[in-house]
Amino acid sequence: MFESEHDHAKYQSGEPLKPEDITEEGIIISPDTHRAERIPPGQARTRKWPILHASHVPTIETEDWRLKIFGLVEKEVNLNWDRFQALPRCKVFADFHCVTRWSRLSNVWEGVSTRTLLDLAGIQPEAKYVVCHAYDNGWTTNLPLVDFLAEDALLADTHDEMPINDAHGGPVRGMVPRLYAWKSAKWIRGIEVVAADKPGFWERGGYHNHGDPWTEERFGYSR
Ligand SMILES: Nc1nc2c(c(=O)[nH]1)N[C@H]1C(S)=C(S)[C@@H](COP(=O)(O)O)O[C@H]1N2
Ligand SMILES: [Mo]
Repeated sequence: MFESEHDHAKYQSGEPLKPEDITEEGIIISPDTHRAERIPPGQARTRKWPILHASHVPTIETEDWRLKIFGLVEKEVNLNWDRFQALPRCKVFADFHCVTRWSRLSNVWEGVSTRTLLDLAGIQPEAKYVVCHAYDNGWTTNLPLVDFLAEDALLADTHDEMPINDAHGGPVRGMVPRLYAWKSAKWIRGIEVVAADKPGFWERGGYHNHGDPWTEERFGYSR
């Protein structure tokens, strides 16, 4: 079942911030925010923040949250909340595009970059893809390692200066701004590094395997 509601606390009243409005030092500006037209074809801006997921909202207390980085790694990494919080932090300014045609512009995400996380584990040479595993009934999404390791990709625990709530995938969610939103796993619990691609929940359900919003990779199995 697809649930759809809105997070009213996150309503954007004005024009979206532009990358040149962001003055904070060290913040990573997602390259797509520099485009003259920031809304991909077939999308429309929403000022709200819709809440979308395939099944229920799991409630995960920070003390119960775990992240496992496994598969084709040099050494498996298991993190709890305290170890995750002790890692170097990053902040990203990015737009967010859902295949159901809404785009939420100018989000500020904070957390740990995917590069930092995979550096902890080390990647074996045959590794080509990543499968993100989530707490909601074994939900997964797959993506190429190069997309997962984009400079603006992270595991976020904060959105616009507030902790990510249960509905939006807290305590920690994936965020890969340059692909459609279903590639950003809410309630993330595992990062599996693999050589052969493994289509995830929506990819098996008919969504595109890659999901580039700029070329409208919405549906189908084509790679
Ligand atoms: N674990 C998990 N992550 C998920 C989903 C899901 O069902 N389960 N849905 C995806 C889809 S289709 C979208 S549009 C975004 C929505 O994120 P939001 O609810 O914070 O807007 O989460 C993505 N990540
Ligand atoms: Mo979505």
